Amino acid sequence: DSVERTYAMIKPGTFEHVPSIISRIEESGLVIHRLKSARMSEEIAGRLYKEHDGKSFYPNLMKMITSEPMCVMELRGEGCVKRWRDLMGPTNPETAKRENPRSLRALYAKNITYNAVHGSDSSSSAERELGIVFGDDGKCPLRSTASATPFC
Ligand code: YYY
Ligand code: MG
Repeated sequence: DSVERTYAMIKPGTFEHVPSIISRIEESGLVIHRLKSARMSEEIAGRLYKEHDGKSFYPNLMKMITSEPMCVMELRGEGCVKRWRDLMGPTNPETAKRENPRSLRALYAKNITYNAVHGSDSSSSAERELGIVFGDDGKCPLRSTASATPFC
Protein backbone atom coordinates (compact mmCIF):
# COMPACT_ATOMS: atom_id res chain seq x y z
CA ASP A 1 0.00 0.00 0.00
CA SER A 2 3.06 2.26 0.06
CA VAL A 3 3.47 1.91 -3.70
CA GLU A 4 2.86 5.25 -5.39
CA ARG A 5 0.17 5.73 -8.03
CA THR A 6 -0.21 8.28 -10.76
CA TYR A 7 -2.82 9.29 -13.29
CA ALA A 8 -1.74 9.10 -16.93
CA MET A 9 -3.42 9.88 -20.24
CA ILE A 10 -2.45 9.20 -23.82
CA LYS A 11 -4.19 12.28 -25.12
CA PRO A 12 -6.31 12.79 -28.25
CA GLY A 13 -4.32 12.98 -31.48
CA THR A 14 -1.88 10.30 -30.34
CA PHE A 15 -3.85 7.16 -31.23
CA GLU A 16 -1.30 5.68 -33.64
CA HIS A 17 1.41 5.94 -30.98
CA VAL A 18 -0.45 4.07 -28.24
CA PRO A 19 1.49 0.80 -28.80
CA SER A 20 4.89 2.56 -28.66
CA ILE A 21 3.91 4.48 -25.55
CA ILE A 22 2.64 1.34 -23.81
CA SER A 23 5.96 -0.34 -24.66
CA ARG A 24 7.91 2.52 -23.12
CA ILE A 25 5.83 2.24 -19.95
CA GLU A 26 6.53 -1.50 -19.78
CA GLU A 27 10.26 -1.04 -20.38
CA SER A 28 10.38 1.57 -17.63
CA GLY A 29 9.15 -0.97 -15.09
CA LEU A 30 6.02 0.99 -14.21
CA VAL A 31 2.88 -1.13 -13.90
CA ILE A 32 -0.35 -0.34 -15.74
CA HIS A 33 -2.82 -1.05 -12.97
CA ARG A 34 -5.84 -0.14 -15.07
CA LEU A 35 -6.35 1.19 -18.58
CA LYS A 36 -9.46 2.33 -20.33
CA SER A 37 -10.28 3.80 -23.68
CA ALA A 38 -12.76 6.62 -23.20
CA ARG A 39 -13.92 10.01 -24.36
CA MET A 40 -13.89 12.73 -21.72
CA SER A 41 -17.05 14.73 -21.05
CA GLU A 42 -16.84 18.51 -20.65
CA GLU A 43 -17.83 18.11 -17.01
CA ILE A 44 -15.03 15.68 -16.15
CA ALA A 45 -12.53 17.71 -18.21
CA GLY A 46 -13.49 20.88 -16.36
CA ARG A 47 -12.92 19.24 -12.98
CA LEU A 48 -9.64 17.67 -14.08
CA TYR A 49 -8.17 20.92 -15.44
CA LYS A 50 -9.78 23.24 -12.87
CA GLU A 51 -6.40 24.79 -11.94
CA HIS A 52 -6.06 26.15 -15.50
CA ASP A 53 -9.54 27.72 -15.75
CA GLY A 54 -9.14 31.36 -16.82
CA LYS A 55 -5.74 30.92 -18.47
CA SER A 56 -5.25 31.87 -22.11
CA PHE A 57 -4.77 28.27 -23.26
CA TYR A 58 -7.75 26.85 -21.31
CA PRO A 59 -10.33 26.92 -24.17
CA ASN A 60 -7.95 25.06 -26.51
CA LEU A 61 -7.05 22.62 -23.75
CA MET A 62 -10.74 21.79 -23.19
CA LYS A 63 -11.39 21.45 -26.92
CA MET A 64 -8.40 19.12 -27.33
CA ILE A 65 -9.12 16.85 -24.36
CA THR A 66 -12.79 16.30 -25.31
CA SER A 67 -12.10 15.99 -29.04
CA GLU A 68 -11.83 12.21 -29.37
CA PRO A 69 -11.46 9.02 -27.35
CA MET A 70 -8.13 8.36 -25.65
CA CYS A 71 -6.43 6.06 -23.14
CA VAL A 72 -6.68 6.81 -19.44
CA MET A 73 -4.50 4.86 -17.01
CA GLU A 74 -3.55 4.33 -13.42
CA LEU A 75 0.19 3.62 -13.21
CA ARG A 76 1.86 2.15 -10.16
CA GLY A 77 5.44 1.81 -8.99
CA GLU A 78 7.96 3.28 -6.63
CA GLY A 79 8.35 6.99 -7.38
CA CYS A 80 6.01 6.67 -10.35
CA VAL A 81 4.79 10.31 -10.30
CA LYS A 82 8.29 11.55 -11.11
CA ARG A 83 9.26 8.57 -13.25
CA TRP A 84 6.23 9.05 -15.52
CA ARG A 85 6.81 12.84 -15.72
CA ASP A 86 10.45 12.15 -16.72
CA LEU A 87 9.29 9.72 -19.39
CA MET A 88 6.83 12.34 -20.72
CA GLY A 89 9.33 15.19 -20.90
CA PRO A 90 8.64 18.95 -20.74
CA THR A 91 5.16 20.39 -21.53
CA ASN A 92 6.36 22.18 -24.68
CA PRO A 93 7.55 19.72 -27.36
CA GLU A 94 10.19 22.16 -28.61
CA THR A 95 11.74 22.19 -25.15
CA ALA A 96 11.30 18.42 -24.95
CA LYS A 97 13.20 17.88 -28.21
CA ARG A 98 16.05 20.02 -26.91
CA GLU A 99 16.25 18.71 -23.36
CA ASN A 100 15.09 15.11 -23.68
CA PRO A 101 14.85 13.87 -27.28
CA ARG A 102 13.88 10.33 -26.18
CA SER A 103 10.92 11.63 -24.14
CA LEU A 104 7.36 10.86 -25.25
CA ARG A 105 6.55 14.51 -25.89
CA ALA A 106 9.71 15.01 -27.95
CA LEU A 107 8.78 11.99 -30.06
CA TYR A 108 4.99 12.21 -30.30
CA ALA A 109 3.64 15.70 -29.46
CA LYS A 110 2.26 17.67 -32.41
CA ASN A 111 2.39 20.99 -30.56
CA ILE A 112 1.93 22.33 -27.02
CA THR A 113 -1.86 21.72 -27.11
CA TYR A 114 -1.71 18.25 -28.65
CA ASN A 115 1.27 17.25 -26.54
CA ALA A 116 0.63 13.50 -26.48
CA VAL A 117 0.53 12.61 -22.79
CA HIS A 118 -0.54 13.73 -19.34
CA GLY A 119 0.82 12.87 -15.93
CA SER A 120 -0.11 14.11 -12.47
CA ASP A 121 2.37 16.59 -11.00
CA SER A 122 2.29 15.18 -7.45
CA SER A 123 0.95 12.30 -5.41
CA SER A 124 -1.94 14.40 -4.12
CA SER A 125 -2.82 15.55 -7.65
CA ALA A 126 -2.74 11.89 -8.69
CA GLU A 127 -5.24 10.91 -5.99
CA ARG A 128 -7.52 13.81 -6.97
CA GLU A 129 -7.35 13.05 -10.70
CA LEU A 130 -7.78 9.27 -10.33
CA GLY A 131 -10.81 9.98 -8.14
CA ILE A 132 -12.36 12.22 -10.80
CA VAL A 133 -11.74 9.94 -13.75
CA PHE A 134 -12.19 6.47 -12.30
CA GLY A 135 -14.54 7.36 -9.43
CA ASP A 136 -13.83 6.99 -5.72
CA ASP A 137 -16.60 4.46 -5.28
CA GLY A 138 -15.34 2.06 -7.94
CA LYS A 139 -17.87 3.13 -10.53
CA CYS A 140 -16.49 4.61 -13.70
CA PRO A 141 -17.80 8.07 -14.62
CA LEU A 142 -16.12 7.88 -18.02
CA ARG A 143 -18.05 6.04 -20.67
CA SER A 144 -15.78 3.52 -22.35
CA THR A 145 -15.30 3.71 -26.09
CA ALA A 146 -16.82 0.27 -26.33
CA SER A 147 -20.17 1.38 -24.98
CA ALA A 148 -20.10 4.86 -26.52
CA THR A 149 -19.34 3.89 -30.10
CA PRO A 150 -21.58 1.86 -32.37
CA PHE A 151 -19.88 -1.07 -34.04
CA CYS A 152 -20.01 -1.29 -37.80
O1 YYY B 1 1.53 19.21 -16.39
P1 YYY B 1 1.72 19.54 -17.85
O2 YYY B 1 0.74 18.84 -18.75
O3 YYY B 1 3.14 19.33 -18.31
O4 YYY B 1 1.48 21.11 -18.04
P2 YYY B 1 0.46 22.08 -17.28
O5 YYY B 1 1.18 23.34 -16.99
O6 YYY B 1 -0.20 21.39 -16.13
O7 YYY B 1 -0.64 22.40 -18.40
C1 YYY B 1 -1.62 21.44 -18.74
C2 YYY B 1 -1.73 21.39 -20.24
O8 YYY B 1 -2.17 22.63 -20.76
C3 YYY B 1 -0.42 21.10 -20.99
O9 YYY B 1 -0.12 19.73 -21.06
C4 YYY B 1 -0.69 21.69 -22.33
C5 YYY B 1 -1.59 22.88 -22.04
N1 YYY B 1 -0.78 24.12 -22.00
C6 YYY B 1 -0.79 24.96 -23.13
O10 YYY B 1 -1.48 24.63 -24.11
N2 YYY B 1 -0.06 26.10 -23.13
C7 YYY B 1 0.68 26.46 -22.07
N3 YYY B 1 1.40 27.59 -22.10
C8 YYY B 1 0.70 25.64 -20.93
C9 YYY B 1 -0.05 24.47 -20.92
MG1 MG C 1 -0.05 19.62 -15.11
